[in-house]
Order: sequence, then structure tokens, then C-alpha cells
Amino acid sequence: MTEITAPKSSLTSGEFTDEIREQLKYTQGVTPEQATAADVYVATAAAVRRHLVDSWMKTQHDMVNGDTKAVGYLSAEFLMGKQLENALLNAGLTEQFEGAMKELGFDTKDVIDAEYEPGLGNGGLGRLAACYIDSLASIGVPAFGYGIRYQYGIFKQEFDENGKQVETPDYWLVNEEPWGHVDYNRDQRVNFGGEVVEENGKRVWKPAWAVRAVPCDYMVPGYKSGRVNTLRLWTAKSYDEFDLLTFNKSDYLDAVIPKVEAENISKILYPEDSTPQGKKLRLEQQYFFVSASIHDAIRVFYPGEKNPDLTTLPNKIVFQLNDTHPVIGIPELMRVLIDEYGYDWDTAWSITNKTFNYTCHTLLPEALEVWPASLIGELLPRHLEIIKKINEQFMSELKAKGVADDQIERMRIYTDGKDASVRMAYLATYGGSYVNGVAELHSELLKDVTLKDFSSVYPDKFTNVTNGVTPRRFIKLANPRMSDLISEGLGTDAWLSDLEQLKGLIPLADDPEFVKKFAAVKQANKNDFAAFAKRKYGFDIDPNTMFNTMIKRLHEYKRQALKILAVIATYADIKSGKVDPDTLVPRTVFFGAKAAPGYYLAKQTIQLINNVARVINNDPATKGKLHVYFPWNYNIELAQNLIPATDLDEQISQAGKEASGTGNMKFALNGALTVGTLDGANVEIRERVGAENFFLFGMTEPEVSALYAKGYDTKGLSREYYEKDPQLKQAIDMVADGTFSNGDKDTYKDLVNDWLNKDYFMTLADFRAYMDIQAEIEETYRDPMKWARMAVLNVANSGYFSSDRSIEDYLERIWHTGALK
Ligand code: 8GP
Repeated sequence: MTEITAPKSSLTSGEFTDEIREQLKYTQGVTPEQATAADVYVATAAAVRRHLVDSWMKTQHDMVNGDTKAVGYLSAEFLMGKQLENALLNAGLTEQFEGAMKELGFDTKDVIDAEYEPGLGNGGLGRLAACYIDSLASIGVPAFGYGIRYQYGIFKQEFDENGKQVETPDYWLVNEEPWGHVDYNRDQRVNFGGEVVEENGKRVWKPAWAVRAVPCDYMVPGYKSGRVNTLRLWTAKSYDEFDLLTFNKSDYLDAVIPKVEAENISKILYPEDSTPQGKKLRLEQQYFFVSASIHDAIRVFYPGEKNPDLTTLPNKIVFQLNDTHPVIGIPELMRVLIDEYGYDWDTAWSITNKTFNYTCHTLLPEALEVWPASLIGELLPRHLEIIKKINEQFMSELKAKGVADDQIERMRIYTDGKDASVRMAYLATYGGSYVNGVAELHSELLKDVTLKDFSSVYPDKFTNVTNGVTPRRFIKLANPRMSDLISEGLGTDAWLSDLEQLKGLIPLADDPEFVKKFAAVKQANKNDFAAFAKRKYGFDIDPNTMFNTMIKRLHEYKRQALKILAVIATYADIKSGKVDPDTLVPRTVFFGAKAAPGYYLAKQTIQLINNVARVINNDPATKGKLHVYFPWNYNIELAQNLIPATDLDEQISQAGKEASGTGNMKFALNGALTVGTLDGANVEIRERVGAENFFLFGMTEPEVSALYAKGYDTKGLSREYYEKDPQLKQAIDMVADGTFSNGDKDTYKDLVNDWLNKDYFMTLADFRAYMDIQAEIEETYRDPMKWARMAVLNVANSGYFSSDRSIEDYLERIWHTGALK
């Protein structure tokens, strides 16, 4: 860990107030009396940025002039969350801010709330990127996050009167956005289309059109490191405002078409999670940001050099490919080195191979991007040639290594024939130095299943880095009460940059006074959440019930369906009198989830959950005993409010499907107990917090595989589970009979059909085990001290899941670099 302990700034509140006043005057043009909370937010952001500028410039200077290799984190998504509080914390200005707000007569909360949350990511993959750039800066490693400044982030989710998801565009730039600095002078030209011709014995790309990539820079301040890195997000601009000839013919709309088409590239984030969309625009986006970033890195590290020695590039920067989205960077760097700088193929290959590494974030084979060769050929003809040549080299290399012909065929990066295509995960695996999965189980499955052919030939390429989350945002900011209690318990707040120090809390789990305080913190957080939910959603939540939360993207493999079927089963038991509601632990179940707009069964599940909530919440029979709430538009803000208030969190994916999960880590670190399967990082969380402090249920990955082998999904075996288990049957029958659709039997028929005839993710097969574990959960919850003790032990033993540790692992296993001196 870094030893630099920089700001607490010596600035006084009064001085900070003056700086904010100055910004109000000169940037906003308002007096403090005229200012709204939104004005004060913008002015404060500008004032904070000023405090970061010197460290930012120094970090850039040291990065270029020192001998520490930088990290270029290439990611199509950065799900940053609101910036103000985080920037204040990392700049050491939190207290000054509080003082300034008092002086100016503003509520800090109103000012923080005025920020519009940017949603430039879909879920786990994008949020992980945000945690990683926070940790890189906090450890003091020079780094660039490179991505796209989408004009529209992940869609806003609303529910209509039938409980269906409705998507509306998320125009996050409606108001002033004070964090980004648009740098028109450091733009890059990105070419597309055209053809490749032979000139003087060389292949020369003659592109048909070009887009101007303009960077917008965001400072990424480290926590107490004195370092500030850069998140550089590219915007697509047209080189032509409009076509004068067409305009003169009075066809204004046609005249702006080229501009609109060029600028479309950074218009919207693809709202897919874990499934790729084979869209041309998506490939354009990928190439756009990767090409601009590679050229940018060369500009930064070889300033002003006409003939840079790019054989030193791997000593200057290492590029991490965040999933397959930026993999076109491999042929792009080859092209740049060969076509633009005149290197021979082998030298270019050696540089490229050393510069790139690839992180895979999925186990769903359909999520590994495969691009039609024809599309690559149309947009990037020179790259297609290079990819074919890489493939030839690869095939020969495999042959020389004695790999069997059928295996070589299976490993093709470029597949010939009518439907010729390019497998981006294979290109990344061969083209870079290392491949990592994001949790131990995931990395094992990558080696043994998904990329087995590759790991058998290149075993040393494969490694694991278990994900992590930043404790600054997800403990300190999200859960200030618990943070204070931890600091009180440990006698220091140094744990915020060395999270394993939480282990010091282990003895306190046996100190009843501490455990009581811990329980009181949870209760206070629940009270706060109830108030927040009332304000924001109009919900009337009873904070004296167990808060049971499932928040994540909606996907069949994550099995929100299992949770809602269990809720329905309990409801049915209450209604039929089988269960006396007074014997149940009163429970409030929360869901938060967006479904990809084109994902039909996921959207049906949302509709079902909303209607189960409507029916149950309005039924006097379950009043005070069982309630369901589905706050819409799940985002980072909701996560930061709900996670600290949760007693029990759900990590119930089918074993072998969730690559890692990071929500599971945030919950454990905030003192929620987990009910979960042996999947993704759950395995490691359980190992660390102790089996006795984790509610495990369900099939293991080998059991899942065995059940597939029996034909579970192909022979309709799920129906047997339905027939055999009256409680399950009852729950599914209620979905089918219109109980949750005002009597209409068709509303959920596709969902029900799927459960009974296919159920690929084995919801029905795991239902009984899931219901059985509930008894244990309830019994434990009835003993508040026991529950709180287990929660303390979850917090104490989860320090490993800091993203600082993940970054240390990347540094050691993959990047081979470190902090700036
Ligand atoms: C997600 C995984 O589903 C999740 O388990 C993991 O915690 C997270 O990445 C961060 O590693 N994966 C994706 O979002 C993903 O694979 N997205 C691309 C395929 C579109």
C-alpha cells in the first residue's frame, strides 16, 4: 500500500466558501442569494477541480517522465456514479464543504442531490471499471481510463400501469456537467470504410470517411495518495458541419446527414448486459474509441516525436481489454505500427503481444462477441486483412506445436466460408499476454470449459483476478455511520486504504456492546432508507421488518424468478392458512433491476414482480408480514442507499453462470448476510466470512452440469419438479391462473411455458433447497444479537474484496508495474 498521506487540505471552510462564491460569480453569474442548490453544486465542483489540477498535472508529468509503466484501461463502459461527494472525499475537502454549505445556507444533501448521475455503463462490468480507476489513483499507479462519452447513458426505467418496464432515453447532459474538460486540441482522426490498395509493394488503406474523436477529460483523484489520474472519454464529431452543395439546393435535412451519422457513434450506450448485439454501430463505437486511445497514448508518451521508438511502447503503457469490446485494438495497433510507423510484422506482433491483456467477464458463450467478417471488411478492410494474417500465423504456430487438426480448427480466430466471422475472445487470447477471469471459479471454468483449447496450449497465459469494490464509495460514502463505528472499533480510519485491517473487528464480534452498536447502525440505515424511499418513490416501508434485497440486472441466469416464486409460495401459504403469518419473520423484499429492452422473458419477470407487489401490498392478510417493493430505475444512487440498509441479500444465480458478481461484495462489506449459491465470487466470500455466516443453498456447478447431461432443459425435466412439489406447483399455478394479472391467464403464459418445458437456468430444480434455507434464515433473524454478530464477521472478513487488492493482483500477475515514486 502507498505510504503517501496527502490532503487533509489546510484550506479553511471560510476560504473554501470564498472559492465557491467566486465560482458562483464568474462561472454561474449569480449571487449566493440568487443561487439554487444546482448552482452551488456546479460552483463547488469547479472549486474542487481547481484543487485537483496541480496534482493532476504532476501525475501526468511523472507518468511521462518517470520510468513507471502506465495502465490504459480500455472499456466501453464506466459507470461512475455521482462525482461530487467522492471528489470531496478524495481531495480531503469534505469538512470544508460542510462548513461552506452552512455559511452559504445550503443543505449539503440538496447540493449533492443536484448532480445528475451519469449512467455510462450497463452494470457490473462498467461499475468495476469505475472502482478500478479509483483504486489505481488511490494506490498511485499512473493510469488512463479510455472510453466513450455517450450522450445517452443506460435508459431510464419506468413502470407503466400494468407493471411493464418502459424505457426512456437518459439524456444526462441536460444541465451543465462541470467535471469533464473538453480538449479540442488533442483530438484524433478515426477512419472508416473504403478499400485497401497495393502501392509500391505495400498494402495501403484508402478510407472512405473519417470521424473526429474529441476527448473529454475527467480527473480521477486518488484517496489520500496525492495522485490524480485521467478518465478520457471520446466524443464523435463530424469534420463537416454540412454539405454546402446540398444545403444550397435548400435541402437542409439532407445537408446535415453526414454530421448526424458521424456523431451517432457516441450517441448512445448499448443497453445490453451479458449479451452482445451484433450491430454495425457497436463495432463503429468500439473501433472509434480504441483507435483514438491508441493514438492518444502514442502522443502522450512520445511527445512531439516524429519517429518514436515504439519498441519501447510496452514499457510505457499496458492496455487492459475490459471484455471483448475493445479487442479490435489488437489489429489496430498492428496496423498503426506497420502502416503508420513502418515496422515489420514480427516486430509489430511482439510489441502488440506485450502491450495487451484481456479480462473475460462472462461464462455465457453467447456473450463472447463474434463479428461477421463481411462487416469488419466493410468498416475496416485493412483490419480484416491483418486479422486473417494473425489467424494464419496462429494456425501455423499451433501446427508447429503439434496441436491436433480438429483442435486447430476449433481454435480459429477467423472462420472461413460463407458465414466467415471473427471471434474476438480468441483474438484477444492469442493477441495479448494474459487472460484473466474475475473470480476463482470463473477463471477455472474459463480454463476448463470456455477457453479449454487455448489453456491447453498456452497454460501460462491464464490467471485469475477476483473482482473488488472501492471501499471509499461503497462503505465510507454509502454508510457513514458504519464507517464511524469501524473507525471507533479499530481506533483508526486507515482501513479505508488497507481494507484487510477490517480483520481487527473479529474480536469485537464477541463484544456485546459493539454488536449492539452495530445493530443500531443497521436500524438507523433502515430508517433512513424508509424515509428516502418515501421521498423518492412514495413507498410506505416499515423499517422494523427484515430488509431482503435483490438488486442486479434482470437476467434469467441470475434467477429473480426463483425469488419471486418463493415470495408467491409464502403468500399462498398465508392465504390458504397453511402458515400463520404471526409465526413469520416480517419481511420487506426489494428488487432493483433493468432488463435489456429486447429481452422478452426478463421483461415479463419485471411485470410479474410488479404485480405480485401490487397484490401482496394491498392484501390485508399479509399486512405487516410480507411486502414487496420494486423501486424503478436501479442505479448507483439507489445501491448506495439500499445496500447499507439491507439485512439479507440474494446472490442466487445458477451455479456456473455468474462470473463473479460485485454486489455480493458490497453487501458483505456493509453487514448484510447473504443467501446464495456456490457461484462466482460467492464461493470466495463464503470461504472468507465462514460457512456458518453464509446461507448456502442449491446445486453446485458439477451438479448443474450433470443435470444438463440428463437432459433437464431438452427433455422438459423441470415439469417433474413442478409435479412433485405442491408448494412450487401452487406458486406457478397462481402465476398462470391470473392472480397477478387481474384474472388474465395469458399475461405470463410464455414465462410459465418456459418454466415448465425448458427452464434452462434450473429455477425449478433449485426451488426446494431455496425454500428450505428460509427456515434457517428466519430462525437466525429471530435472534438479533446472533444475526448482528454474523454481520460483523461478514464485514470483518471481507477486506479482501477491496478493489485495491484486485489492482494489486493485476499489478503483480499481469501488468508488472507499480505506483509512481
Ligand atoms: C459481468 C458479470 O456478469 C459479473 O458477474 C461480474 O461481476 C461483472 O461482469 C464484472 O466482472 N459481466 C458483464 O457485464 C458482461 O459480460 N458484459 C459483456 C458481455 C457484454
